[in-house]
Amino acid sequence: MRLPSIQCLTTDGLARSHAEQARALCEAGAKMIQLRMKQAHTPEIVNVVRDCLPVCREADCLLIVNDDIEAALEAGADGVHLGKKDLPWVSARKLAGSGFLIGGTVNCLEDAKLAVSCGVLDYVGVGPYRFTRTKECLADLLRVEDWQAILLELGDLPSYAIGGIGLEDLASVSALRPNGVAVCSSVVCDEPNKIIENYQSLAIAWEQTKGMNLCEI
Ligand code: TZP
Ligand code: MG
Repeated sequence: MRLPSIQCLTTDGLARSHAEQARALCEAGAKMIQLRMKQAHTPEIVNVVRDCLPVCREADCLLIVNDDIEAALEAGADGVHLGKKDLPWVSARKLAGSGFLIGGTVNCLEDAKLAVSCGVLDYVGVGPYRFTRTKECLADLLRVEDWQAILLELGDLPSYAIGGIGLEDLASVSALRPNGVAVCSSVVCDEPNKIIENYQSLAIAWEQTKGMNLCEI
Protein backbone atom coordinates (compact mmCIF):
# COMPACT_ATOMS: atom_id res chain seq x y z
CA MET A 1 0.00 0.00 0.00
CA ARG A 2 1.13 3.54 -0.69
CA LEU A 3 0.74 6.40 1.73
CA PRO A 4 -0.09 9.80 0.22
CA SER A 5 2.35 12.59 1.02
CA ILE A 6 -0.24 15.07 2.27
CA GLN A 7 -2.53 14.32 5.18
CA CYS A 8 -5.34 16.81 5.91
CA LEU A 9 -6.89 17.14 9.33
CA THR A 10 -10.42 18.35 9.89
CA THR A 11 -11.06 20.57 12.89
CA ASP A 12 -13.70 21.64 15.39
CA GLY A 13 -14.75 25.26 15.64
CA LEU A 14 -15.62 25.97 12.02
CA ALA A 15 -19.02 26.81 10.58
CA ARG A 16 -18.58 23.77 8.31
CA SER A 17 -19.01 20.33 9.86
CA HIS A 18 -16.29 17.70 9.80
CA ALA A 19 -18.22 15.89 7.05
CA GLU A 20 -18.44 19.08 4.99
CA GLN A 21 -14.73 19.72 5.44
CA ALA A 22 -13.98 16.13 4.39
CA ARG A 23 -16.23 16.41 1.33
CA ALA A 24 -14.49 19.59 0.17
CA LEU A 25 -11.10 17.96 0.73
CA CYS A 26 -12.14 14.96 -1.38
CA GLU A 27 -13.36 17.30 -4.09
CA ALA A 28 -9.99 19.04 -3.97
CA GLY A 29 -8.19 15.75 -4.58
CA ALA A 30 -7.03 14.97 -1.04
CA LYS A 31 -5.90 11.36 -0.61
CA MET A 32 -5.69 11.12 3.17
CA ILE A 33 -7.99 12.77 5.69
CA GLN A 34 -7.79 12.56 9.46
CA LEU A 35 -11.07 13.34 11.20
CA ARG A 36 -10.03 15.23 14.33
CA MET A 37 -13.22 15.52 16.34
CA LYS A 38 -11.93 16.47 19.76
CA GLN A 39 -15.36 17.32 21.24
CA ALA A 40 -17.29 14.28 20.04
CA HIS A 41 -18.07 10.93 21.61
CA THR A 42 -17.77 7.59 19.85
CA PRO A 43 -21.36 7.32 18.47
CA GLU A 44 -21.12 10.75 16.82
CA ILE A 45 -17.72 9.97 15.35
CA VAL A 46 -19.06 6.67 14.00
CA ASN A 47 -21.89 8.55 12.27
CA VAL A 48 -19.54 11.07 10.70
CA VAL A 49 -17.17 8.35 9.50
CA ARG A 50 -20.09 6.48 7.94
CA ASP A 51 -21.21 9.69 6.29
CA CYS A 52 -17.75 10.43 4.90
CA LEU A 53 -16.64 6.95 3.87
CA PRO A 54 -18.56 6.67 0.55
CA VAL A 55 -17.24 10.09 -0.52
CA CYS A 56 -13.70 9.12 0.47
CA ARG A 57 -13.92 5.76 -1.29
CA GLU A 58 -15.18 7.45 -4.47
CA ALA A 59 -12.27 9.90 -4.27
CA ASP A 60 -9.74 7.14 -3.45
CA CYS A 61 -8.98 8.93 -0.20
CA LEU A 62 -7.95 7.24 3.06
CA LEU A 63 -10.01 8.15 6.10
CA ILE A 64 -8.27 8.09 9.48
CA VAL A 65 -9.88 8.82 12.85
CA ASN A 66 -8.03 10.78 15.54
CA ASP A 67 -7.87 9.24 19.05
CA ASP A 68 -10.87 6.91 18.92
CA ILE A 69 -9.97 3.42 17.70
CA GLU A 70 -13.33 2.06 18.79
CA ALA A 71 -15.14 4.49 16.46
CA ALA A 72 -12.67 3.88 13.66
CA LEU A 73 -13.12 0.09 13.81
CA GLU A 74 -16.88 0.18 14.27
CA ALA A 75 -17.40 2.52 11.33
CA GLY A 76 -14.90 0.81 9.03
CA ALA A 77 -12.43 3.69 8.72
CA ASP A 78 -9.02 3.00 7.19
CA GLY A 79 -7.14 3.70 10.36
CA VAL A 80 -6.58 5.64 13.53
CA HIS A 81 -4.09 8.24 14.73
CA LEU A 82 -2.99 7.79 18.34
CA GLY A 83 -1.03 10.13 20.55
CA LYS A 84 0.59 9.44 23.88
CA LYS A 85 -2.60 9.88 25.87
CA ASP A 86 -4.53 7.44 23.71
CA LEU A 87 -4.57 3.64 23.63
CA PRO A 88 -0.95 2.40 23.51
CA TRP A 89 0.16 1.53 20.00
CA VAL A 90 0.80 -2.16 20.68
CA SER A 91 -2.63 -2.57 22.29
CA ALA A 92 -4.19 -0.79 19.33
CA ARG A 93 -2.56 -3.17 16.89
CA LYS A 94 -3.74 -6.18 18.93
CA LEU A 95 -7.25 -4.82 18.80
CA ALA A 96 -7.25 -3.84 15.14
CA GLY A 97 -5.19 -6.64 13.63
CA SER A 98 -3.39 -6.12 10.34
CA GLY A 99 -4.70 -4.18 7.35
CA PHE A 100 -5.69 -1.19 9.47
CA LEU A 101 -3.53 1.92 9.50
CA ILE A 102 -2.15 3.08 12.83
CA GLY A 103 -0.38 6.40 13.03
CA GLY A 104 1.40 7.74 16.08
CA THR A 105 2.54 11.10 17.38
CA VAL A 106 6.25 11.82 17.74
CA ASN A 107 7.32 14.97 19.61
CA CYS A 108 10.87 14.03 20.57
CA LEU A 109 13.64 11.52 19.97
CA GLU A 110 12.39 9.25 22.74
CA ASP A 111 8.98 9.05 21.01
CA ALA A 112 10.71 8.21 17.74
CA LYS A 113 12.62 5.37 19.40
CA LEU A 114 9.39 3.98 20.81
CA ALA A 115 7.60 4.38 17.48
CA VAL A 116 10.27 2.28 15.79
CA SER A 117 10.76 -0.30 18.52
CA CYS A 118 7.06 -1.02 18.97
CA GLY A 119 7.00 -2.24 15.39
CA VAL A 120 3.27 -1.74 14.89
CA LEU A 121 2.95 1.74 13.36
CA ASP A 122 2.32 2.54 9.71
CA TYR A 123 3.32 6.19 9.96
CA VAL A 124 4.07 8.92 12.46
CA GLY A 125 3.23 12.61 12.67
CA VAL A 126 6.34 14.52 13.76
CA GLY A 127 6.23 17.98 15.24
CA PRO A 128 5.36 20.62 16.05
CA TYR A 129 7.10 22.50 13.27
CA ARG A 130 5.57 25.86 14.27
CA PHE A 131 3.29 27.18 16.96
CA THR A 132 -0.33 26.44 16.16
CA ARG A 133 -3.65 27.15 17.82
CA THR A 134 -5.14 23.98 16.34
CA LYS A 135 -3.70 21.76 19.05
CA GLU A 136 -4.04 22.40 22.77
CA CYS A 137 -1.10 21.53 25.02
CA LEU A 138 1.33 21.79 22.15
CA ALA A 139 4.71 20.13 22.71
CA ASP A 140 7.91 22.16 22.36
CA LEU A 141 8.72 23.23 18.80
CA LEU A 142 11.33 21.00 17.20
CA ARG A 143 14.67 22.55 16.26
CA VAL A 144 16.48 21.60 13.08
CA GLU A 145 18.78 19.28 15.04
CA ASP A 146 15.74 17.59 16.60
CA TRP A 147 14.26 16.98 13.14
CA GLN A 148 17.52 15.50 11.95
CA ALA A 149 17.86 13.15 14.91
CA ILE A 150 14.20 12.10 14.85
CA LEU A 151 14.01 11.46 11.12
CA LEU A 152 17.27 9.52 11.24
CA GLU A 153 15.89 7.39 14.08
CA LEU A 154 12.64 6.76 12.21
CA GLY A 155 14.49 5.31 9.24
CA ASP A 156 11.92 3.75 6.90
CA LEU A 157 8.91 4.51 9.08
CA PRO A 158 6.90 7.07 7.06
CA SER A 159 6.77 10.51 8.65
CA TYR A 160 4.51 13.53 8.28
CA ALA A 161 5.76 16.88 9.51
CA ILE A 162 3.00 18.66 11.40
CA GLY A 163 2.26 21.90 13.23
CA GLY A 164 1.37 25.25 11.71
CA ILE A 165 2.60 24.30 8.27
CA GLY A 166 1.48 26.54 5.42
CA LEU A 167 2.36 27.12 1.80
CA GLU A 168 5.29 29.36 2.67
CA ASP A 169 6.87 26.64 4.87
CA LEU A 170 6.92 23.83 2.34
CA ALA A 171 10.40 24.38 0.93
CA SER A 172 11.97 24.48 4.41
CA VAL A 173 9.91 21.53 5.62
CA SER A 174 10.75 19.49 2.56
CA ALA A 175 14.45 20.19 3.12
CA LEU A 176 14.16 18.34 6.44
CA ARG A 177 13.09 15.28 4.41
CA PRO A 178 9.95 14.00 6.07
CA ASN A 179 7.90 11.77 3.77
CA GLY A 180 5.00 14.18 3.84
CA VAL A 181 3.16 16.97 5.60
CA ALA A 182 0.03 16.96 7.75
CA VAL A 183 -1.94 20.20 7.64
CA CYS A 184 -5.10 21.64 9.06
CA SER A 185 -5.58 25.39 9.45
CA SER A 186 -3.70 26.31 6.29
CA VAL A 187 -6.29 24.32 4.32
CA VAL A 188 -9.62 23.88 6.09
CA CYS A 189 -11.86 26.89 6.65
CA ASP A 190 -15.51 27.91 6.49
CA GLU A 191 -15.69 28.18 2.71
CA PRO A 192 -15.59 24.88 0.74
CA ASN A 193 -14.29 26.57 -2.42
CA LYS A 194 -11.46 28.06 -0.42
CA ILE A 195 -10.67 24.61 1.06
CA ILE A 196 -10.35 23.31 -2.48
CA GLU A 197 -8.18 26.23 -3.55
CA ASN A 198 -5.98 25.95 -0.44
CA TYR A 199 -5.49 22.21 -0.82
CA GLN A 200 -4.67 22.40 -4.50
CA SER A 201 -2.17 25.23 -4.02
CA LEU A 202 -0.51 23.28 -1.23
CA ALA A 203 -0.38 20.06 -3.26
CA ILE A 204 1.18 21.84 -6.25
CA ALA A 205 3.70 23.62 -4.04
CA TRP A 206 4.61 20.40 -2.21
CA GLU A 207 5.15 18.65 -5.52
CA GLN A 208 7.40 21.47 -6.59
CA THR A 209 9.59 20.90 -3.55
CA LYS A 210 10.05 17.31 -4.78
CA GLY A 211 8.40 16.14 -1.61
CA MET A 212 5.86 14.18 -3.59
CA ASN A 213 7.57 10.81 -3.08
CA LEU A 214 5.06 8.17 -2.20
CA CYS A 215 6.30 5.79 0.41
CA GLU A 216 5.70 2.08 0.49
CA ILE A 217 4.31 0.62 3.66
N1 TZP B 1 -0.31 17.86 16.34
C1 TZP B 1 0.75 18.66 16.37
S1 TZP B 1 0.41 20.15 15.71
C2 TZP B 1 -1.18 19.70 15.33
C3 TZP B 1 -1.39 18.42 15.77
C4 TZP B 1 -2.64 17.68 15.64
C5 TZP B 1 -2.14 20.61 14.68
C6 TZP B 1 -2.00 20.65 13.19
O1 TZP B 1 -2.84 21.62 12.67
P1 TZP B 1 -2.31 22.97 11.98
O2 TZP B 1 -3.51 23.84 11.93
O3 TZP B 1 -1.82 22.58 10.62
O4 TZP B 1 -1.23 23.53 12.86
MG1 MG C 1 -4.79 11.85 20.57
